[in-house]
Amino acid sequence: MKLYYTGNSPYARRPHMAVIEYGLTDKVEVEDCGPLGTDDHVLRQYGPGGKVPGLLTDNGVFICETLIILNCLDELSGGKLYPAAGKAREEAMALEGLAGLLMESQFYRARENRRDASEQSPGYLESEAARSARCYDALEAHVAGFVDDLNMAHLSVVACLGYADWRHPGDWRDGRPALGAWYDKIMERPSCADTKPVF
Ligand SMILES: N[C@@H](CCC(=O)N[C@@H](CS)C(=O)NCC(=O)O)C(=O)O
Repeated sequence: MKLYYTGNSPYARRPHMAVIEYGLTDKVEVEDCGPLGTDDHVLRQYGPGGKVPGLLTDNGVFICETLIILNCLDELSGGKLYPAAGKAREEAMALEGLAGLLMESQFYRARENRRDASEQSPGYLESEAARSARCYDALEAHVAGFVDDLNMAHLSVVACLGYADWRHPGDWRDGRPALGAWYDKIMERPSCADTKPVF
């Protein structure tokens, strides 16, 4: 299989981390296909989206969307990405969902921030900043319960916090010491350190 990513994409970082963390490097080749956005970009031959991440299977099927790709990688790994069942699985899914909505909020706020000032909506920026802050608060409240057993949802949280440090500096650390300590520790893992955004 081949995973298409770009260096600083927080979405693509999630399956990229999974490939490293769960020992899939012999089964999934990773290719940095940045920069994106041109009509002749390599991804455009596979579908209408032109977004990363994208997964090209050994059968030549192209799969887009982060959560679908993580699902494929979970299957490929024999179920290593998430706890198999029960409350542990439900909690992992809840955290993966929280990370997903936080990333969406951060990503669209960053896009809005990059628009010309005359086109920006202060109300939109404010409401997404507030949504992200609620997510950071929820993570701070729950981080003590993050089990020692790492799962993919923890890596998705890392991708959110790393993206915030790039696009929304100062967004999350103040007043959230437990989350900061957890992040600094998990960032020692090769899957996290080797995929950190460069800015
Ligand atoms: N819903 C998608 C979002 C992916 C996404 O927005 N990727 C961005 C990079 S972070 C992208 O490829 N943007 C290119 C573009 O907008 O043309 C997912 O979950 O994978």
